[in-house]
Amino acid sequence: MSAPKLPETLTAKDYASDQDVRWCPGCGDYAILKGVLKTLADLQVPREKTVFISGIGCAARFPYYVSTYGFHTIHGRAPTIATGAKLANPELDIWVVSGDGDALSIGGNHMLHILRRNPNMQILLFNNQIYGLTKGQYSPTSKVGTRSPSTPRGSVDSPVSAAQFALGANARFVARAIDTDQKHLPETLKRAHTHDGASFVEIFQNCIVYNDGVFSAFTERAHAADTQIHVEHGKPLIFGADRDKGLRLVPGTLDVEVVTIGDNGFTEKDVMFHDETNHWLAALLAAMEPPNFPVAVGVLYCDPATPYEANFPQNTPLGGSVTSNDDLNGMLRSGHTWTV
Ligand SMILES: Cc1ncc(C[n+]2csc(CCOP(=O)(O)OP(=O)(O)O)c2C)c(N)n1
Ligand code: SF4
Repeated sequence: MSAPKLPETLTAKDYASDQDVRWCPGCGDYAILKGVLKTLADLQVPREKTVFISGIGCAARFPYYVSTYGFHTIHGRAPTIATGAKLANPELDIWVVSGDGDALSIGGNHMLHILRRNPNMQILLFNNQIYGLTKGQYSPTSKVGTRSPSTPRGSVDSPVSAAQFALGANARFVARAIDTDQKHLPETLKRAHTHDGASFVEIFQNCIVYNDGVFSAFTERAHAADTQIHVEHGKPLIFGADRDKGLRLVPGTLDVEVVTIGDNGFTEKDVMFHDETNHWLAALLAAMEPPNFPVAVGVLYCDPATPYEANFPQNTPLGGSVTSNDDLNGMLRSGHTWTV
């Protein structure tokens, strides 16, 4: 039996699998799936060279729903499997999908190392500030005071910021997007795909069942323009429904403040420009939170470096001499050995 012939130009539908999607009705993961399928179609990625690799959690069901290769691995280990897959076959276009618990708790160590190693792939972190699949325990990104089955009196742990973590791990591409923003999400994913190296994208995702509205302070349409800032390289850091608010560096400090253009003598000239290659600025943007600041979305940081797989053979102790024909057993027993 021959495989059905595909049209020359693939649509988002062609990238969707035939599996029933088993997320709760209204889950933000549906919107992310839609955004990713559109991105794949916009990019016309070859399905046979594309792999989605996930750990465990609701987000981790993603590979079932995409008509590419996929690997639903073990909790927190998607970065590890993805790194191995990339080294084994650098031709693969790899997308890692992970929840905040998966990526930053049980897989925190693995996420740290994939980011600093910088293999060329897209790493999507669906942040819903909760463990969805295990019925709503608090996660490493949950706000202090989050009431959950594991913190019935409210959590006391200081949350980790995904974007700040990625910057601290020396990621060379750090971006943010919002599940329901179907214009901005594919744009950001396309930028991530273009980047040669590990692209880390934090996607704010609503878990309608266990953490509904946790991001509504800046995602609600009615006040989004005043509570989000879409950062673009080379453009002034201006936001607001009337485009009259801007970010200014407080003179003599490393602090930013929100100013209103036209008030207190502030003009557009006082507003900073976004430079996505500036690590300091990216850190400042990543740290901004409501109510005093807008939440920064878009590409916070992009400063490419040679991807891991390009350097890898030279960096091994074997000096790049390994081929698939080498005898692993012989290698393990060669050189300096000792008996315990
Ligand atoms: C080794 C191991 N520890 C714990 C679990 C239980 N577990 C399954 S999913 C999950 C958390 C998922 O939360 P998150 O990564 O935030 O993803 P979400 O479900 O919210 O998309 C946990 C703790 C497991 N499956 N394996
Ligand atoms: S529990 Fe939350 S994250 Fe999981 S499918 Fe349901 S709404 Fe989505």
